[in-house]
Amino acid sequence: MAGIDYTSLIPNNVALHENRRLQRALEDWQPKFLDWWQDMGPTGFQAKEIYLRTAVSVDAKGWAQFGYVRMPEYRWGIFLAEPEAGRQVNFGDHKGQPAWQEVPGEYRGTLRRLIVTQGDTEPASVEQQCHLGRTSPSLYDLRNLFQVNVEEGRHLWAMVYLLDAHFGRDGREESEALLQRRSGNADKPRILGAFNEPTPDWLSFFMFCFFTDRDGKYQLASLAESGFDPLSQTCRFMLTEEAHHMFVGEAGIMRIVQRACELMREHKTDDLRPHGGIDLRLIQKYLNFHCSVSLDLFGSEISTNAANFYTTGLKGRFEETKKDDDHQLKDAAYTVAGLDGERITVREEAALVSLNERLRDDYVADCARGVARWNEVIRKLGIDVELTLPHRAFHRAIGIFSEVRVSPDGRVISQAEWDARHGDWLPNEDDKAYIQSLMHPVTEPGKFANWIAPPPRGINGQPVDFEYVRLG
Ligand code: BYC
Repeated sequence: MAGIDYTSLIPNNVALHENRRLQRALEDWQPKFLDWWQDMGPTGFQAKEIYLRTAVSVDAKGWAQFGYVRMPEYRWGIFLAEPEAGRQVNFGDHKGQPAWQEVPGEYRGTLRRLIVTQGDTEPASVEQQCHLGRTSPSLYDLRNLFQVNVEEGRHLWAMVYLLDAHFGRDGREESEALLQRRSGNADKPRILGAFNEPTPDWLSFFMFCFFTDRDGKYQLASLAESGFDPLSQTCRFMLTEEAHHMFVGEAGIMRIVQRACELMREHKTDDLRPHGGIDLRLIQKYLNFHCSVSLDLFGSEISTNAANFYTTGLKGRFEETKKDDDHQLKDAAYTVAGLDGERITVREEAALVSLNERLRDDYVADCARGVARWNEVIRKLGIDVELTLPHRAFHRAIGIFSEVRVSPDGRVISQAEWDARHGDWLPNEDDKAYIQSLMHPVTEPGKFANWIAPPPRGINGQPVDFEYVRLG
């Protein structure tokens, strides 16, 4: 099971050749995917050779192989984690029943919607990032961008497999629609808010990988608990790829922070614009933006959808099986942030309808650990500044806090104060123009743009000055 069949048109470890109907559906979709990739994938680099990793098996040891690949020739395919013998539905009303290998008829619509929502984010992120190759700060970063992009493409394949294999004609229609919507397009937007925001520069890209891909980690981990076993197996393998995306984000911001501190020390100022750096205040503004739009991705604090996903066994909690409770939560309570007039409060709510907020809590704690690692770099370089996560009520468009204006430190404020100050908290036009002014490609192996430090080591044991992309 672990080995991947690379001899067939669509690489897979699901014995695709044994299911001719599914094979035909996917072979019909494949050229449409490739057309989409050519139109909406990385602009200007389709013919270049990139040093990429490709999955060769899905077991823990050595699933990746590294080598030069042109992106349209990347072997996208269907990879599921190893099945768990005797797996059960581990939560909700069906707890203790054998995990489903087929979609339970009564949950078909709900499950399809969850899979489509997940699938929609994957091509959306490729679309958001398609212009970044032109301004990469180094070949090393350029390669990482493309690695992320091809893996998001593969994550789309993962969801299309589930739709085509388990949802008949509706599934095939949804698979087509995943290639029709466009990030940021007013007429046919992507489903979730953050995936319609532009990613115009590399600071935004690294923030996106840190904050938005981390939502991916928490959502995929919750779907990996699903009683629908094919979804669980798919998401478990996707999570192994997701880890690299978050590494790209965390390490990228860390290197920008490091460079900011170095320039501050060298020039004895925290205004780095005359020196071509990105100062910590500006990094904080981008952090505030990307954190807040990613917090929206968890949905409303109180959600009957979330309760239904759980009760029906379709979407669990983060690390569901490690939790020590009844895994049904009918009588349980959970503390949820809320609003009492002008005051932000906390109150006890039924645990089932609070599951979005609970997942958001897990996510915020994880984000805070990453921010602490950035602060450690700042501290070690002797600078007395700390980056912080904005309050969860800040700049929200989904949920209870979308009704009020809140400062990053969690004060409910008037519209007038918001209008006067939001440019201090979020990137303003001047900030965006400055960041754009820094975006020039650096394409000599081993060289890095002035605003970012080199990484401590290269990819797969290669040196930092390795030719990660052959621009030839
Ligand atoms: N934008 O009951 P509520 C990733 C809608 S990222 C727009 O609070 P629910 C990746 C909602 O659909 C992970 N609309 O929400 C990262 C609902 O609509 P209806 C992606 C939104 O359903 C980087 C209504 O508002 N995966 O993988 O409990 C690169 C009421 O909502 C938003 C998933 O999200 C929004 N932000 O939860 C590449 C997992 N939020 O029913 C990839 C699958 C809510 O009134 N999705 N709405 O028409 C889910 O689990 C759920 O759909 C959500 C929303 C958690 C997103």
